[in-house]
Amino acid sequence: MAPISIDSLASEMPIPPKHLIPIAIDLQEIHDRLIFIAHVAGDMMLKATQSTRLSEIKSNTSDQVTATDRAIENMVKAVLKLHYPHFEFLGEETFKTEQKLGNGPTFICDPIDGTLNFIHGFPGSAVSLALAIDKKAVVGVVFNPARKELYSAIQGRGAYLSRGADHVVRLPVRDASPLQGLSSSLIGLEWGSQRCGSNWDLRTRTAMKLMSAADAGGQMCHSLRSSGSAALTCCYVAAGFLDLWWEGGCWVWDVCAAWIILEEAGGIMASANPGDWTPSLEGRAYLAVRGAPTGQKELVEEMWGCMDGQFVF
Ligand code: LIP
Repeated sequence: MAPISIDSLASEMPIPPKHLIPIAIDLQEIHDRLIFIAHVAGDMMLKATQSTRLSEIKSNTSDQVTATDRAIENMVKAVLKLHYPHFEFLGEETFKTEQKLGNGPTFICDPIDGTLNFIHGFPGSAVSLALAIDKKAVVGVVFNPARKELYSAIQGRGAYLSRGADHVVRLPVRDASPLQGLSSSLIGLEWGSQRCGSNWDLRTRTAMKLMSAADAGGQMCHSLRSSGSAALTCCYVAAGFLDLWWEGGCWVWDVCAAWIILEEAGGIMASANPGDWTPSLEGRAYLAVRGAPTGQKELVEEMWGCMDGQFVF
């Protein structure tokens, strides 16, 4: 019998797609490492000098990136590649237009979500780090260093807000009271950088309808809140500080970490576009509703009913 050639065997061996390779993924270890990395990123944000805050314009003047954004993403990518060389990486500042989220384990990074807040020194910026498997978030960490608030979650193990080692609370921070509809809701809404066109018109029309009095054809919601960071706004819904967040136009890196934090806090994520109960991470249209014993689906449907169009990307 001819000796077996390892080389020829290796060349004939059907190599399964990377995500089928049986690797024991320790989500707790990844969670703990992402928290460590988030604190390093937070230090970089707090220590940023005027020069590293200098920004460059991306798609327009309200869409900017700083040297600190880039430095943080480079640090995150390098550290994660060292520990998890076979995992994919998708980051806001290294994203390529044709890049798509695969089914394999993928780290998703927004180095500074709320870059405009960072540039202006407004204390509402966060590093957002997540692990996605089969295009679903399974670990999420969102850290706002200016307020020392760290939101985190592991799939199936709850979501938490830490304001320092000795102050960790399970989410939602506030009791998950029944939802009473739009007219009783405090709503998170971001303005994005796309300030003209059909998506902008839909966003502004809907915002006015949510805020206007009933006799003016509006929903008379309690009010709108815009943090300037989709990740933080979604975490505020998870915490129970907001009742819902409606956004069309942000990206997978803005929302991935906060999505698992929301779900582990009892919240649900529908699409910002009417009729879609199962949005994708890359869908760019999100409607997050806080945990509640009753009223979640009704609030989604009432929000959808308030729209006279769809976001289109
Ligand atoms: C921001 C989003 C926010 C949106 C801003 C900006 P960035 O992300 O989190 O929701 O309104 O325009 O896109 O660019 O600061 O990472």
